[in-house]
Amino acid sequence: MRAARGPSDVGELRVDAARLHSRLAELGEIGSTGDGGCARLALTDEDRAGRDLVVTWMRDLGLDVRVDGIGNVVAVRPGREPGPPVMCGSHIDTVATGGVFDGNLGVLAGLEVLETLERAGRSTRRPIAVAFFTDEEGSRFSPDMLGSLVYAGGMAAEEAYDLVGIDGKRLGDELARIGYLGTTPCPGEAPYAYVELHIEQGPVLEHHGDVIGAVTGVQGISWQEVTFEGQFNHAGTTPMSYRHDAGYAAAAVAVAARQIAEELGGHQVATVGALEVRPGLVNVVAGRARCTVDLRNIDEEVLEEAERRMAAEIDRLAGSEGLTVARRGLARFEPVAFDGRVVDLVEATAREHGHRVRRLPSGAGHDAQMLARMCPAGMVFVPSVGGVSHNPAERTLPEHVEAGANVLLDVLCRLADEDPAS
Ligand code: HGY
Ligand code: MN
Ligand code: MN
Repeated sequence: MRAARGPSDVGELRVDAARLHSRLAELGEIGSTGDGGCARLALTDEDRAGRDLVVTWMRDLGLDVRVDGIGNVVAVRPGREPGPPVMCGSHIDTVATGGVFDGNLGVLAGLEVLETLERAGRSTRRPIAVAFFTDEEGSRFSPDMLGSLVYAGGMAAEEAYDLVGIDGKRLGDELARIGYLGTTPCPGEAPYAYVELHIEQGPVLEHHGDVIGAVTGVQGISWQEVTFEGQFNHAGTTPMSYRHDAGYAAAAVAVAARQIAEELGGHQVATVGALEVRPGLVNVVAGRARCTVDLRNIDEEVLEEAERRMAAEIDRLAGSEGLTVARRGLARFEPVAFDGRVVDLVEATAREHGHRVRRLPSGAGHDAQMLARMCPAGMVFVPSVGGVSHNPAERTLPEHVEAGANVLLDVLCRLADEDPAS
């Protein structure tokens, strides 16, 4: 695939940054947590409201808006020629402590690119589409990147419908309830290429003074839920040697996660994000405890070693404390490398725009890793202030938002206009 400047050279064409910031703020008000962040867990009423707002903007722009069987929304601007679109996008569902940029930036910048082209009367050879995918976060319904996984054919929609959320709700029922059980078939049409603009959510770009990240790939991810069953007992009368304390074991898993990450070093990260003990009372030995374990690494072999060490520690804790243990896999995706020529195009375009650019892997999961199963895919990162994300304080400087959106504009148009692969 060669990146050529076609008849619709965007040249000096630039996005309307004020319009983009205004939409980021307006979407961020939906599910606002009052502290600068927003909470729109997948398929909740807040998610529906966010979806409705973005779909309205898409329809107002005259895009052909389609909703598929897992609630993914794809909006297409026609090209001069028919054929698979160059696709951009991301997600608009958030975590409970979400910021206003995670996912939303990629969707709204993609919409902004199409509005900029439309207002400039600029055509492209191929169609360009902007999409938002269902349940990218995976916080309510795991695995994460669920909608794009189904779009790419990695899971049947019918299987996804039966997933049960952390609140006991069935995914298919929630999708229908919010009115986004669409009719466009899954898997979706393979795009010509896919490029996602996203905040880095980490400290690397800011630390090095870079403005654009040419993302090389996404690290592997392993999520599981661990439930220990012990014996409820009296906190005062039960000698330590008599206890079967599930709460102690779950807390020890959190300590073990940190130790395993420190022992393996490098890119290894480990998180116990959820930890619940029952009955959760000061004077009762916890007879039941549930925790989640999130392990990630860009190296699949090291990630598997981390999984082995965690499994061994869980078994040891259950044995020594006299507990039963149940494990449930929540997500498992191997590391993904993005298409080298898309990475090159992002890097070259950023340089042409005069920005310091760095190649780096993504620590977070993204829809792009699923689209990479069906077409050449890549990502454009912009810096996160303080490297903070999944936090109401999540922030990207306005000039970096604008820089990322303009690089996205140029990359999308070059892909949309390049000569057919020879
Ligand atoms: O967990 C993740 O990497 C992403 O936020 N879904
Ligand atoms: Mn995201
Ligand atoms: Mn996220």
